[in-house]
Amino acid sequence: MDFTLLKKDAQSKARAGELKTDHGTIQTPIFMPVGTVASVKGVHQRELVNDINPDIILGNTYHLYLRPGTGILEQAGGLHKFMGWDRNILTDSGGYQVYSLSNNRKIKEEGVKFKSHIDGSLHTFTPENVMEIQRTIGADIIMAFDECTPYPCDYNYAKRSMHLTHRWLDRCIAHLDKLPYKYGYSQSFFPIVQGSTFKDLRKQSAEYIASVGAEGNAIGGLSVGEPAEEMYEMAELVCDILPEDKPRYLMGVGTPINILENIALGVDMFDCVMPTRNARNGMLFTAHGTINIKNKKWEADFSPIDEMRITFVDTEYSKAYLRHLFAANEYLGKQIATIHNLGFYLWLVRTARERILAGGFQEWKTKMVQQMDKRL
Ligand code: PRF
Repeated sequence: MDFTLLKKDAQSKARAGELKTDHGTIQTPIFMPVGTVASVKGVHQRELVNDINPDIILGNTYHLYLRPGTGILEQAGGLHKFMGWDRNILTDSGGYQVYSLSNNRKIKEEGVKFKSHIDGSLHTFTPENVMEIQRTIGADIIMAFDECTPYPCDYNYAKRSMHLTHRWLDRCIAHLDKLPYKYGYSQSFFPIVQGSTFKDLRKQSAEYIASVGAEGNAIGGLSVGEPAEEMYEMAELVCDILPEDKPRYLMGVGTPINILENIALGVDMFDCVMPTRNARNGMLFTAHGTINIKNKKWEADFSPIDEMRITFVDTEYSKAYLRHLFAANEYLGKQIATIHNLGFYLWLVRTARERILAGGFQEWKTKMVQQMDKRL
């Protein structure tokens, strides 16, 4: 993997770059649509390419391990082939899903014992087997096995947990060294900074993560319920420590406003279920604020879904039609809303990139943040 920093913004810490892997070039800043179970929910791969056009999507180790399982993925020749996606994929390690989805998990030095949310069966994730699973899934970027601390979290728990994440990181790296690539292309490994909302822990964790010299670095444990200002403070502190010449990935963030604010602090990569999940609940993101399309006020509004006309659904269909689809609980409503939201998120990061490259990012960001902070 090869990361080139093309431009640093003069008024903020925003950066524009280019990340090259064996599955193509990722232009940063980037938003990665979430495709948890080998599917970006409601969006066909062809629509994803033609209408949304992301350079990379995200998959989840936790889900793919439980179903279809590594046996099937290996027989398929890896996740790209299995799902018919030849662009980049990043897999999260399960270090978050195991805490948020599985009931009855037990964290020990060795790893995490958990119960499947699908059938209640018992499993163990260790730094070692999670590296093996991610080799078999075959994503271009794979993540360290970490513990995402809950919020709020007391200092001593956060500290112990951070050290556990660091020891697990050492084990991930030692084991990966012994595991060759499976499908003829390379994989890059990103470690994850933790430390909850404690400045000294975040600093210590960022320094430790930077010291392992990985090809890219991630920031975890944020956007878990803390106030946005605390998230920004932690992201800035960590970005200032992580190496400048490597991509920085803020995991599970966030709203369009969160994304612009964190780009301004030096983050290059994002993922979040928000555009897809909220779309399925009838919430649309636009440059002028959010829309609840189920609201009666749209019943006879025949204007386009979004005057900005970023994706074809915005021009093809009216708000009244989309509202009707939600009222009738039609699948198509969720599909249209998902294409709209992902199209908007990708437009947002692409425009941020253009503004960083051409100048004027900070001014545009301030205007956008104000504009988007509304309910229409
Ligand atoms: N760790 C991992 N995945 C994550 C997170 C984390 O802390 C978060 C936190 N927002 C989202 N996804 N492995």
